[in-house]
Amino acid sequence: MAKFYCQLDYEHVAYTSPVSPHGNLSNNGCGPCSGSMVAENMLGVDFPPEESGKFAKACGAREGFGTNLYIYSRAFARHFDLDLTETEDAQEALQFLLDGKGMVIANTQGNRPADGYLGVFSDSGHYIVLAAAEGTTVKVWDPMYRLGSDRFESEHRRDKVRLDGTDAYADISVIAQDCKDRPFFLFAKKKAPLIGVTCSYETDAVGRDRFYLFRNYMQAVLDAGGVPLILSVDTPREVLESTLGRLDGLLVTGGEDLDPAAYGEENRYCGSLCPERDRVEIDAIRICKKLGKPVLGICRGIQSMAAAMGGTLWQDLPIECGTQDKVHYPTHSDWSVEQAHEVSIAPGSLLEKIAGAGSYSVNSYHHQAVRSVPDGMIISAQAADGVIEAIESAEGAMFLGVQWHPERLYQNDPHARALFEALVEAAR
Ligand SMILES: [Mn+2]
Repeated sequence: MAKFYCQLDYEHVAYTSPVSPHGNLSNNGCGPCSGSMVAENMLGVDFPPEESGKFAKACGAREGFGTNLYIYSRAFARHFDLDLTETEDAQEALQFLLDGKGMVIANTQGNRPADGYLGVFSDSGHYIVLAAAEGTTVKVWDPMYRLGSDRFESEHRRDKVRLDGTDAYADISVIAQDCKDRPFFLFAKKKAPLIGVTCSYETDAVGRDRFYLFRNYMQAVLDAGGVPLILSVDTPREVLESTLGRLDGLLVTGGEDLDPAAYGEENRYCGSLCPERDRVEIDAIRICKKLGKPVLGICRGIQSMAAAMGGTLWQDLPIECGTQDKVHYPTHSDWSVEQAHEVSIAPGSLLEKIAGAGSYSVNSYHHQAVRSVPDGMIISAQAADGVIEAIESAEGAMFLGVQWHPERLYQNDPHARALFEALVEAAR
């Protein structure tokens, strides 16, 4: 049962403006009442007309004899995290409702002596809610309608509106005429972006196949407002592109060493490998790059991104380039939160924009690293010993890899949290 508000029930609630010092929600409150109905029915939140009226005044929307919905609706959309579209096209509003995207506040114009039109939902300016549609029939909540009243009884209204309780049904052509040259405010719920998350595959000691992934990768995406979905290592190549096309972004996670075949080298110093994962991950990265979907790579993820785009890796930092093993690959057990070493963020980089300038401490748990940066990508962070700690695409959608583990820091570290928020925001 819909939550319906009749503004006539709110004569006792003041809603004054400079030109209407005696205004109350009963005579001036169609805007706030419409907002209440959208918020409560679409979002399930408590937002009664008293509160909506205060909100309208606070955001500066109380104007003249009513409410400036251009101001109110923008503040309302920000407040409830909604997407707002303004249009004067009734067909666009109808299609929005048919697609189930959300609800609409319409501005009816009422009687127009110039063309002899008699308003159906008002005699003068008035806001109504378009709650849903089927075919060309729109379900309307009119704040001036009191259940059982004769509001739609007059000759020119009677056959244009069908009532069912407080729901009024009218054809879109009636709405279009009533709202001629007036705005429709389309409110859509922002959908949480779907983020594909890569995982590993192994056969355990007794021969059972399983996928695995540290839980905090999933949690970090969820906490940033995304919906993480594990991308199966078995995703067939022929459906990978369409699968990624349905996702909004990709998180390439940490894991075992990449098979050096991926960057055209012999295996010299690698640990355990997972060639099945290499294949799907590298394909997924290339497809996301092609589709312009945002990608965030972590640890092995930055290495997969480098290999996918034509770069190479150090197979073992201490052996091949003499770095301090303990700096990048600490021996103590609590590597996850240890601030192992500093990274210097490249000025002007996307990483700088996302996570902040200068240098700061990160955790570290890797014995490999990016050696040569692919064409079209730049170094966005380095450790003091020169090890590449982050790379990013020089242009296009977010395509950023970091060598450290923000998924184990983000709850207490704003630099780390910003990476997941940037991925989810880019995915929107
Ligand atoms: Mn490191």
